[in-house]
Parts: sequence; C-alpha cells; structure tokens
Amino acid sequence: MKPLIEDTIAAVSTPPGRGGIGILRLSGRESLPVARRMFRPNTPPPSPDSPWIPVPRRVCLGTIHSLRDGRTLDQACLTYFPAPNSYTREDVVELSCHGGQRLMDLVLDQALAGGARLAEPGEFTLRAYLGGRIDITQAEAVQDLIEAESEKEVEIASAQLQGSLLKMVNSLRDGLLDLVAEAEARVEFVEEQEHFPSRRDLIDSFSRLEGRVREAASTYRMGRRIREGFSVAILGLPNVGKSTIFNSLVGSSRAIVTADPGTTRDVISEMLEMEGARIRLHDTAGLRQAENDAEAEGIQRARQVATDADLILFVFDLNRPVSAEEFRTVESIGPERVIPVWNKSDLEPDRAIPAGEIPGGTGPSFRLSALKGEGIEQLRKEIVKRTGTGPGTGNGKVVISRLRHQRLLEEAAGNLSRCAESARKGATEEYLLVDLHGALRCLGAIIGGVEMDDVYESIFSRFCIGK
Ligand SMILES: Nc1nc2c(ncn2[C@@H]2O[C@H](COP(=O)(O)OP(=O)(O)OP(=O)(O)O)[C@@H](O)[C@H]2O)c(=O)[nH]1
Ligand SMILES: [Mg+2]
Repeated sequence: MKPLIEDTIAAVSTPPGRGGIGILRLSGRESLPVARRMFRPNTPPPSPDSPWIPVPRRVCLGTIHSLRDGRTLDQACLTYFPAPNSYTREDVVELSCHGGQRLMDLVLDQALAGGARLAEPGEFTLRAYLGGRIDITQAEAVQDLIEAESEKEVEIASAQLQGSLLKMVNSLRDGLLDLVAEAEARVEFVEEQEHFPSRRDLIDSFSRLEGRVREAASTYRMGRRIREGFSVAILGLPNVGKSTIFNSLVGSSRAIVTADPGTTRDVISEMLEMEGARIRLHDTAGLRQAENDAEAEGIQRARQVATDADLILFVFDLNRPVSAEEFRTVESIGPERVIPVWNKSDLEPDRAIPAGEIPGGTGPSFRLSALKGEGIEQLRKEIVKRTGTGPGTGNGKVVISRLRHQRLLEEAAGNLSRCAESARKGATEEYLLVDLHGALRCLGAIIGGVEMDDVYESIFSRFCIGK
C-alpha cells in the first residue's frame, strides 16, 4: 500500500512495553496544531489570543490532556522541529512522556483524535527519503542500525548512514558517465575519430570499470556473514576436550563434559560476539566408529556442520600421536579452513606441537589447556582474525550488506562485460550505449530513482512503526 504523504502522521517511536520514557512523534503540516490540541505548556504563551509557537528545537515542559474531557494524562516534554530542519524535512513534533504502555496508547489516541493519522511502518523514514534528506542506501542503513545485533553490523550500517555506500556508487557512476560521454562523442563526431583514444583503450576502460563493480559486489559475502554470523565448528576425536573448549569460549557450562569418550551426541550451537563480530559456535560429537544409532546420527551431523562451517577448530590431544583418521579428516575438510588446536597441554607441559603430522594449514597451530583456561584468549583472537572482521580489518572499505545492492552491482557488471565483448567484436558506439545506459540504471537504482511503489514495498514496509 502506498501511504498518502499529505497527511500528518503519528506513532509511538519507542519500543512497545514499559520504559522510563516513551516518545510520540508527529510529522506533517498539522503537527503543531495537533500537538497544541493535546499539550499545554507550563509557561503560558505571552498572548492568549495568538496560537502558541514553541521555540524551535528547544525542549518545553508541559502537560498532555485528554481531548474528550480535558483530564491531565501526563507531564511531558515537547520539542518542535520546524520544516525543513527535521528528520522528515516536514514539521515534526516529539512528545517525550513517561513510557507506560497504556499511557502511550492514550497519548497516541489524543494525537489521532486531534487530526493525525497512524503512521505506516517506516513512514517517517520514507518521508525523509521523499523529502530528499537521505537516499535509499541511507534509509536502508537506518533499518540496519535498528536491527544490528553486533558491533560490526552497527559499524557498517553507521558508515552507510554517513553516506559511504552512496559515495562508492557515485564514484562508479562517475566512471560510467565518462564512458557514456565518450561513446556519445564518438557517435556525434564521426569525422574526428583520430582525436579519440583507441578502441583498445575503450575496451580496457570497460573491463577496468567492470572489475571495480564486481569487487564492490563481492563484499556482499562478507556483509552477509557479518549479519548472519560466522559459523565456527569444533571437531575432533572423542574425549580430546571439544566441549571443554566450547564452554570456555562461550563462558558457561553449556555443554556436558565427562571423562567418558562419546559424551556429546547432538550439535550444540551458541551465538557469541567476539571483538564485535557475530560467531555461531558449534560443539559436535567426537568422530569415531559409532557404538549405536544415536551416536552414528550425531557423527553424521558433526560432519554436516563441518561441511557448512566457515572455520573449523580441529582439536587434538597433544599427548597422543596423530591418528590416520585425524589426518584423513583434516585433509578432507581442507586445511585452509582448519585451525589445529592441541589440547591438554597441562598434562605434559614440555611436549612440543608435533611438526608435519597433519596436512599443512595456512595459519598457526594452537597449544592450550582448556581445563586451566590457558591459551583460550590467543585462540579467540585467531578466530576473529581468520573471520576477517577483527578491529582494523577492512577499515575504510565499504561492505555491501544487502542482496539488493549485490544484485544491482552484478547486473551493472554484466552490462559492462557485454559492452567490452561487443566492442571487441566491432559493434558501433550506438550499440554499446544501450548496455552502458543499462549499467547506469542499475547503479542509479541502488541509491534512488526507483518508482515510489516499488521502493515502499521493498524497503520501507519492513521497518517498524514509528521510524
Ligand atoms: N588435563 C586436561 N583435561 C582436559 C582438558 N580439556 C578437557 N579435559 C578433560 O577431558 C575429558 C573430556 O573432555 P570433553 O570436553 O568432554 O571432551 P570432548 O572432546 O567433548 O569429548 P566427546 O564429547 O566425548 O567427544 C574431561 O574429563 C575433561 O575434563 C585439558 O586441557 N587438560
Ligand atoms: Mg563433547
């Protein structure tokens, strides 16, 4: 449904439930008149005959009362943001009340009785977009910020709200516009072809720009993992201390630990935040010849989790020689996804990590005593490092976090690739311009220029009410 933007809208912008403060927000031409009907300032206006106009952006204390019987409902603070210096670029009034659920319902009822309409989900941000205060990527960033569950997600969404994605797309668009201008000039000035760079150069320019667009699109993999969490599985033979390591990393006795091999059966998963990144950690059943059906199913599940995981902590008992089964398993997983962990170092403190007994990985091995908690911090740091999300990684680099952006970038890259191919085959500039304009449209759609109905359906309707 497309909301009407002429109306004045109202919504409780704070989450439902009880809170110290609850905020009612109004936006639209009638915001102030609606607020006046339900709010009385403590300091009366100088002239009772002329309508009261609060000092813009200055908090004003007063009371909210019922439109039905004049009863006082709450003491509240009103802030008036006259257009265009507001979130929506319209007149906005915010009423900070005491955040009781029933009270906020009543306050909202007064605003509706006073002439406002209940806002649709995301309608305040939709108005900010329609008012030209933000572009679509920034509107999406607002939603991402609200939904962010890890520090890393906050970091990406906040950069996007500051315009990082907009800047990157604009820079790609500038490059594309140069190419469009050049192709158009060639069409226009057919006689003066000798003044233009060679066709070879033109093809190179298409390919270079395609590379930049594809590189931007490829950051989506990282963006998705940051949002959904990196999957890290703990794997190894029975009794090597997997569950003890799991509990250490989780910080609680989540998994059962006993001295009997074959204790863990099911996959046990926990979502953690490590240095700002979301990690989904899985403890699994020890790998061996199963003794019964339940254990066989557990081992099957362990192998499945290992197949899907981004990273595997493969745990060895430092005091036992590496078995052929362990060697084969690490080899089949692919050593590049494996962090070898040598546990129970407390039993023989002088024993060194056996060199060359497992297929070579890309990173260091870890020696630890999960029982004593030794080496766990270093392991935690290595996990963060291997997920590529540690502090400082990717600084200044834009990470795409939405499928919509990735698809449009891939489509633009496809257009550019077709362009280079056609140019190689000797196509005319007019022909190339079709694909160049196609690419331009894709980049444009990332930041705006899409039909209002589509935008509303695909982006704003997923917001919460009041934002
Ligand atoms: N000495 C010593 N014992 C440990 C260490 N880590 C774990 N253990 C002990 O090893 C035994 C097995 O530990 P678990 O964590 O249950 O091992 P697991 O790999 O999960 O075993 P399964 O679930 O059976 O596959 C328990 O008695 C632990 O206390 C360690 O670092 N040092
Ligand atoms: Mg276990």
